Formats: sequence, C-alpha cells, structure tokens
Amino acid sequence: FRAYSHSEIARDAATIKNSVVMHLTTTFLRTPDSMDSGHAYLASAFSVRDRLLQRWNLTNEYHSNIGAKTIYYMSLEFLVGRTFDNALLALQLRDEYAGVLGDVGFRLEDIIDEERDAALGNGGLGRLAACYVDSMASSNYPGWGYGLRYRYGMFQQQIINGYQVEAPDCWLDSPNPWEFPRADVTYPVKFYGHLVRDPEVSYRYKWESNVVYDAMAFDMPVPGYGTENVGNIRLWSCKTNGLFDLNKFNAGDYQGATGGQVAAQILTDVLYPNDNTNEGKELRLRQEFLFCSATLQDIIARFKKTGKPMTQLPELAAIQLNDTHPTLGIPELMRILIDEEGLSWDEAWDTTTKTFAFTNHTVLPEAMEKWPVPMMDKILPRHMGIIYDINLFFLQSVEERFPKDRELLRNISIIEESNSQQVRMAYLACVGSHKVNGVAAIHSDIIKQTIFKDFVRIQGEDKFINKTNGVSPRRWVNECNPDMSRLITEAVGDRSWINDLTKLKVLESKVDDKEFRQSWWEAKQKNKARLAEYILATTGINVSPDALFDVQVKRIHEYKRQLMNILGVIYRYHRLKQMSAAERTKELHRVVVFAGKAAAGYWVAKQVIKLINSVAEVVNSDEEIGDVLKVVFIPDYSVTAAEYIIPASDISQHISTAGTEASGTSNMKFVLNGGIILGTVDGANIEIGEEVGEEQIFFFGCLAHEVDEFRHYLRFHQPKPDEALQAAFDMIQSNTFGDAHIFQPLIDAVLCGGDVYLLTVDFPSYVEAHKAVEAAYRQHDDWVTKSILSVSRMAKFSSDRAVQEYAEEIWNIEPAPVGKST
Ligand code: 26Y
Repeated sequence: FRAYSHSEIARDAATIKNSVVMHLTTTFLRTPDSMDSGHAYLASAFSVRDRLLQRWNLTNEYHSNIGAKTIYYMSLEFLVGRTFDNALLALQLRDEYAGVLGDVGFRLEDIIDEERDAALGNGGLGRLAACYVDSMASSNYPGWGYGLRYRYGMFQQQIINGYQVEAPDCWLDSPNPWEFPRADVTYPVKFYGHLVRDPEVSYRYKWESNVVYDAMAFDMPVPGYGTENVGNIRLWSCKTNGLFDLNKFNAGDYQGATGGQVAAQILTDVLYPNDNTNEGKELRLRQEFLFCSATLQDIIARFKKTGKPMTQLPELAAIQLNDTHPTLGIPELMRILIDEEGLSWDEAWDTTTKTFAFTNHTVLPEAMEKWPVPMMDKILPRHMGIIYDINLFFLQSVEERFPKDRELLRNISIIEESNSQQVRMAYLACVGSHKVNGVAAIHSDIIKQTIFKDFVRIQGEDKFINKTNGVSPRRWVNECNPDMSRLITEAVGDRSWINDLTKLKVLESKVDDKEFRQSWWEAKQKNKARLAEYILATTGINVSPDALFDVQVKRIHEYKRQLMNILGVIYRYHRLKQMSAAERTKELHRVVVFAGKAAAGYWVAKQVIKLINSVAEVVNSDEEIGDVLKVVFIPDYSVTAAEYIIPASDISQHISTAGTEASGTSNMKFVLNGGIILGTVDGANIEIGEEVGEEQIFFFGCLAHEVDEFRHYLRFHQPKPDEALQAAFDMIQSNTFGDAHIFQPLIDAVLCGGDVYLLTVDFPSYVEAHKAVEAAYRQHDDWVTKSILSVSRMAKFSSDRAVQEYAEEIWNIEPAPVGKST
C-alpha cells in the first residue's frame, strides 16, 4: 500500500520548455526550427498531458485501493469541446506555458485555437454530461463517464446560399493528445443468434451467436480543478482488426475480406445528429446495445476484483442513465446476473433496481424512444425475453393492487400494444430504476403529471424527484471569460469561487463601487469586441461592439422558436423602414446573433436557417439601416463557438413555448457571464428568475398550464396574427427576402397548421418585452447593476451543486479526495 502524497508538478520554464521540445522532437519528429503552430499545440498538449497522467494514475489507484463507491454516468453523448486550455487552468500552468510559448514567438491564444473540439454530442444533454464529469472530478467524487468514441462527431455546418449543408466532422484526423487507447480493455458484444434454455432453471438461458464484435476502451482525462483528482470518460470503439478475412483475401475477394470490418466499424462511426427526435433506426439500436453491453461488462469486471458477492454491487456502483438512450443497460445487467453469475431472478432484479437511476430530459412526444418488438427480438433475443419478464412481473404486481383495471395495465405496460408492438424505453428505465428525475422544477412536475402519472400512483411520490441542471463554472466562467473572472477573483480575494459559486455573493457589495462597475462594463465591451472579430472572421459581417448584442444560440427546433425571433427582427426592420432618417438616428443599435444546427433530416428547421440568412442578407446591405440593425447567423455552432459568444451577450433569448424546454442550460451560462435573459416562463428560466429577482429578467408569453387550452382552441379556429406579426408575414410574402414561396410553409405552419408552438399567442407580449429590454438597456447604470446583481445570485446553477445533490439523494456516495489521506 502506498502513500498518496501531493504530486509535485514541475512549473519552472526550463523544465516545461524541455518537455515541449522533447515531444516536438521525439513524439513528432520535428525540430524547433520547423515548428508551426499546429506542432506547437501538439507538443505543448503532450507535455501538459504528461503532467496530468501522474495524477490520473494516482486517482484510479487510490479509488480502487480504498474500495470507493463509484458513480458511472452513462451517456450516448459527451459534448466536451476542447481540453488543452481547460487542463492548463486546472493544473494552474496557463501563465507558465504562455511564457514558454511566447519565448519562441507564439501566442497561447493561437495555440489553443489549433485544437479541434471533441463534439461527441448534439446539444444540452451531451454538454450536461461533460459538465457533470467536470464537477465530479473537481468535487472529488469517484466518477466515470461512459460513452461511445464516434469517429465522426457532430457534423460541421456550412452555410451555402443561406442553406445548411452538412460535412463530416473528421476530428480524429490529427493526433488526439487527450485519449488513451486501452487495447487490453476490450469486450465481446453479441448480436442476433438464438437461445438455449437452461435445463434446470426455467428463466436462465444461454445466448449463442456468431455475430460478435469487440468494443475497445479509449480513456479521456477529466482534469479536476483545485484538486489532485482526475476523472475519466471511457469511450468505446468497435475494434476491427480481428475481422479481416485472410482466406477471402487470398482468394482474391478483397471486398469480402474487409466486409466484416466495415460491418463492425459502422457501429461507432457516427453520432446520430438528432436532438429531441427519435428516428427508430436499427443501427442506432445496435449502437446503444454495444455501448450498454461493453459498459456493464466493464463495471462488473471491476466489481468482481473486490471478491464481493454480486448482490453487493449497489454498495460500490451507482449507474445514472442520461435519458433513455442507455436503458438497455438494465436488461443487460439482468442477463449477466442471471445467465452468467447464477443469481435468482429476484436477487438480480433487486440488485439492478438499486444500481440504476434515470434522468428524463424531455416531454416532447417525438423524442420518446420506442423500439419495435420484432426489431429488438431479432437483434437482441435474450434482452427481449428479459423485458417481457420484467413487464410481466411488474404488471402482475400492479394487478394485485389495482385489480381489474385493464386500462391502467394497458397504459403502464412497457410493451405498447400498437401495430407492431413497441418497447417504451422510458417506462423500462423507470421500472428498472430506484429514482427518476427531471432537470428543472417545472419539468419534474410536468413529467409527474404526464408520462409518469400512473407510475407515481403505483410506485410512490418519493421515487420521482427534481435535480435542476447546472453548468461548470470552470469552463463557463473561468475559461471563457478571463476578464470578468479576474474581477471576481479580486472581489472575492482569491480563486475559491471557481469551486464554490456561493462566493459570488460578495459581488453584491461591489454594486455601488464606481471603479468596479466601470471595469465590469469594460470587460463586457472587450468580450463584445472579441465576438465582433469572430463574426467578421466567420461571416464577413462587420458589427459594432457599441450596439446591443441580442443572442439566440441553440439547436434549431420549432419548439425553441427561432422563427418567432426572426419574425420579430423582420417586424423591427419594417418599422425602421417606415421611419424618417432623423427618427432612425434615435433608435438603439442592435446586433441580432443566431447560431445552431438543425438535424440533417429536419426540413422545417433548415428552412428557418434559410430565412434567417435571407433576412440577414437584405438587412445588412440596406444602407438606410446601416448599424441600426445587423443580423448574423454564425455557422457551425460548437462548444468553442459558445465560449466566444456567451460572454459577449447583453440580452439572450430563451423563448420556448411554455412547458416544452425541460431546463435549458445556456440560459444559466449567459447569466453567469453578466448577460440578461429575455425568456418565457419555462424550464430553468423560472428558477433563474427566482434567484436573480424579477428586476433582472424579462419574462413574457403564456404559461405552461395555459398551453393545452390555446392549442385546443387553435385546432378549431383560424389563428389571428396581431398587426405586428401580420406586418412581418406581409414583408416575407412581398418577396422582400427573396422568393416568398420558399418560406410559405413556415407561415402556413402558423396560419394553417394549428400554430402548435403558439406564435400568434405570444408574439404581442414578445414585442412588448423587447421594448422593455430596450428601455432598460438605455438606462446604462441600471443595466450594469442588473448584470452584477444577477451574477452575484447565480450560485444555484453550478453543476457542483447539482452533482452534490445527485450524490446525496440518488447515488449515496461521498467525496474521496486523493492526496488527503496517507
Ligand atoms: C432519441 C434521440 C434521437 C435523442 C437524442 C438526443 C433524443 C433527445 C436528445 C437530446 C435531448 C436534449 O439535449 N435535451 C436537452 O437536455 C438538456 C439537459 O438536461 C436540457 O437542458 C434541455 O432543455 C433539453 O432539451
């Protein structure tokens, strides 16, 4: 047994320089004279990584030696973004590396820019997973993320002729310093095949198949901040080398020889680019199973090293399901426990439900995962059988308590009796877990009243809880907003706020400090200037940092209502065109920024992107308008783009139809960076409003409980746009932004399609809210006060708080800081 002492990291310039040069010359076979910024990045990254490795090894060794209970966060998505800067900050080596690189003529910022994002996720759900592993590492919780190592992450978005065009994200084309291949950690994963019943135990089977793929682990370090702990994200990749058929090759059948490799590789080739729409594709089901099977085998293998009986698994492992995507982990654990470890059904079920917990992230019906029973039966015959049995025992227990309620049984059955039958993954996840949570207070209430209503009645209120989302202060303040962070550090007196956002409270005492207020404003202006440069570089559009920056960045989706935003812009343009030049000079200057990707197959969302770009083209080149109004669509939104955009916003829009956005997390990031929200009474906006106070947030629109009634009314009555909305429609229809036919379907969805997202209902109050924002922004001093007060009250939205709540109320796990014990 060894002592866990504080591992010293050499910080002097000479040692750092040596290690960079060492990597440059030996890892990359370059000489200092021929070093370009790409190799400067790689050599520096490898040198930083060396410094992380020591801590990483110690963390893993320590946790296994003390037999720490570990949390396994299972997610098909990890939207990590870049790692280099994050690691430099965590190790507190940023200035040192800046110095060394400066000596050889490089700016650290440029070197940081060489790194490609790890974009293994779509949007909020994937980024949440990344923030949570960051918080686990920084708060010393033994925790691992598990995911898939997609060869192609989130597609690159190009804008061509105003339309979104998708290009593959070949992020692994250059060496990736932030992953460790673990060829020795490889598991076989079976598909298809048939079952042989155990002669002795009726519910035990042998699953035989010759379709077996190997999943191999790649580990990504997650540097904890202000601690010795380094967390881990273990990503599975399909291994193909064993699948090369030499006999076919020798016989001249070259395609046949590699056919097996192709079939295997495709399983971890691409991230499905859908966010909140379930397509039910067979390949996706196979991806999900590969992921679940490899992960569960790995967790079990680690547990077995303790020599404890399998029924004690829940004492050492907590598994969190990030939405239903990893739900097959439940029947996979049952299969391992029953068929391979010899547990009885009841022991296996008890162990499984105590191990798993499930987070729901959406109420949109189109996002609910359902798999056709025939598809599941073909690909995973054993799991289909286990799901039938889980359902049977569950329904039997319900029938006992609520006899003769056929309708109840039909409603809660894990198998939906449609044509064909479907497995309802949310119900399976719920029945197989000891806790189910939503991601903001309103959302957790809604799921209790809708999809899980009957389950609350049957399984009790206590199982269904709320865990409001949070975001990492490391990435979303300290890393992305250095100037504001410096001010906070000065106000707090040290950097402790980075791991404890309750410290932000002291900012409240600075709100009347003239000098502080001036610096606060300057920091924002500097961030806006930085974004203006980024906008110029990515779009060629010139914007002035003196304008109000009005930002909506997120996935493009009808429920998020980017359409309402652009219609508001059109109405503003219409009004400006009606004014005299003299009147226009009195108007507040505004830059409206959009960014976000549409799922490749989501036609309506793609038309919205086209409309935004068409409006931008006309408005930005209108000389009468000049700087009074600019419209920008920044292409290829990403974690890195967000790090430029979010700190630069004055006002950001979070304007989903009430009751549709489960939480939202960028809303938290904007306010933490001194921006103000214009939003609906939805998701986490509500709780942000509670924390910062109503003076600091601009709410508008109908309330969640009113939505059904409006929708019902609009199904049977022609929606009536108010004058402002009508003016926007008229402008489109008179070909102001090009051929109106292209956009007619968007207008029809409102006027003839029942206006499902209630644009006609909310538009009048939306326009009013914009006026209120404008009036407030003109009161410059009050605006600065709002900004400072908001930040000072945002402690709740740290992912550290969220992870601590999960740890205490769901995972039953405690921090185990490395280096604190000997
Ligand atoms: C079924 C499959 C195609 C699918 C894939 C991805 C379904 C949903 C998703 C992603 C959902 C998602 O990102 N949801 C968002 O989760 C955030 C974190 O909890 C919330 O803040 C946000 O409101 C919610 O839309």
